[in-house]
Amino acid sequence: MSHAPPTPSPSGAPANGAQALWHSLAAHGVTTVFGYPGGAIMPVYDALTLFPDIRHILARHEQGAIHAAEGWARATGRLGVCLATSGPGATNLVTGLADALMDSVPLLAITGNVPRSLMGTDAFQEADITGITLPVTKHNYVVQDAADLPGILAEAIRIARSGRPGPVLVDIPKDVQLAPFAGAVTPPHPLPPAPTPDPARVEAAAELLRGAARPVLMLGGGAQGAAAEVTALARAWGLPTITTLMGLGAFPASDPLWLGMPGMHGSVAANRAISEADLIVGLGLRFDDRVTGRVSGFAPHARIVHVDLDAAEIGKIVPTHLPIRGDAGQVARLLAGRAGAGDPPRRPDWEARLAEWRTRGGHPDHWGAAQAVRQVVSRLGPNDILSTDVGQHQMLAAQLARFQKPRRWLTSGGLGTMGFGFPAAIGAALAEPEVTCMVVAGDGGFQMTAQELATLTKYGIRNVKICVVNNSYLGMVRQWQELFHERRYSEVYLGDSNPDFLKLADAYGLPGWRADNAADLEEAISAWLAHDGSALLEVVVPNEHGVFPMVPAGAALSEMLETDPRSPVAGGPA
Ligand SMILES: Cc1ncc(C[n+]2csc(CCOP(=O)(O)OP(=O)(O)O)c2C)c(N)n1
Ligand SMILES: [Mg+2]
Repeated sequence: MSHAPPTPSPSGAPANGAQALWHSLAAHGVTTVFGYPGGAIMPVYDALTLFPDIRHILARHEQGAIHAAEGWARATGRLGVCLATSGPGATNLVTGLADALMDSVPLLAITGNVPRSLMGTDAFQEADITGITLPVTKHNYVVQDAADLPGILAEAIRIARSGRPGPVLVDIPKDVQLAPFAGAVTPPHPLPPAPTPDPARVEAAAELLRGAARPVLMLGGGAQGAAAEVTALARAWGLPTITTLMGLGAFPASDPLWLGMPGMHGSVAANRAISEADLIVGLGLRFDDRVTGRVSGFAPHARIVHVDLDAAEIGKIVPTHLPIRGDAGQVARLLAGRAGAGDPPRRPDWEARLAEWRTRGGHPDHWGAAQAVRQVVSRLGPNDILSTDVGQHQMLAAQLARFQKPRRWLTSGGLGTMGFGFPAAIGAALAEPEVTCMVVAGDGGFQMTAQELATLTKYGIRNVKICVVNNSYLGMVRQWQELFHERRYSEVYLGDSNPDFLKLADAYGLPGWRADNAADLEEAISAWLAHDGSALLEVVVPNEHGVFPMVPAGAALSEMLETDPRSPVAGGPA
């Protein structure tokens, strides 16, 4: 049986639910969607042929599609959109939804489902995707009536984008996609304004700042959209500033006030500063356990001012002296305005201690993963994007890259999703075709989504530069086994079975370079970056290197191991 081609109504208005979906997305400014078709979403894909202005990127796995949508959203701050069919297509989105929820990424996921008459019968490719994704979405819907579709989409997009952003899933049964549609598209809902910060609390925070001898500013992912304001705040009050893994780039790394990243693999300066501070002002962060270390030992001398849009985050982990519910940028502007005119206050004793801590920590002075990652990321320009996968290479990149601007650092922070880095870079590369999007991935994680090499080829994407740091191991797990399981290396060796990464790239039409020492790497990086198009660089490194500094799980930040106990270390900041 063949289907007639989709026909819009003579007025150009949507004729069925599927067409209403695309009309609505277009009306909301959606230009690019990432997806993968299947039986239960065929009417939507059929209707797509009527919308030449919407670009659909066919991934090779739904996880690739959703991480690409995340990369798009993380780099631009705009909504990412992905599509999948019912059952296995929809369940393949689950990891990406959880990832986006943890890292507050505005995302819309559209899934097809079996016709309503079959729902609940274990029909072919039926999955209760709203049930499955309830805990990993900000909200989700099953559309029961095509007439509701535009209103649901407008609401879903508002929820995804407003307040603390997050993923929203809209599940559309096949019969609803096919149902005649007679209504109109709902225009975008205005985003509700952020809650007005309580002026008395802002004044109280300014008072704490005036009295602080050892203040620290901590910025999280919520500050990515407020880089100018938080930078002005830090400079107005002369605040030593720490950016979490999610906050990297919200404050320029070149500023002498920057102390680096806190937490498990944070800098000595950041972790010591937190441990000795008498005041911490935290903006747009959630005091994740990887940031705090043992909570009872976190910032034992500090009063904590916590600014967040999400009231549920305030006081959730660390006792908060002064909670302020509000937008990071707005509160930063108000607080900066309360600093005295003229030069920021100086705190010579505190500055001297910070200066000493900055000289501590560091990486081995010989060839290894740290040196390799340093060589690679030091080639990034101020506007370039760096996307990482998860593991040792990720922490090294976070320690060693120097971001001057927000939204140039894409990493799976909260969920720690291996397989994230490469497809996220594809999404960013499509959003910003003029910008180099570098991926630093491990030999393990790259293989979780390496099939997306085909997506680069299919769409002629020229600005993704993939670096696989090949240590032949699931390095981060190996490091924990080494330190905490008496070197019982259990199921972490990949070296006997890794592919030839250059041949793998070649199979998809991408050129590749390989290096296994510093001098060759320098040349290989130049050729890899100079190549006019996407390309792969494999860096072969010895496997015995660990990532330090390190706060062992369960330890306080002040108990950090500053350097690898077994390796000589070069001086200089971590
Ligand atoms: C999907 C997923 N599975 C398992 C893990 C646990 N895990 C964290 S880091 C890591 C090792 C990563 O190895 P590789 O990609 O080679 O990076 P390396 O640490 O060697 O730099 C593993 C298995 C994870 N984070 N995500
Ligand atoms: Mg590895």
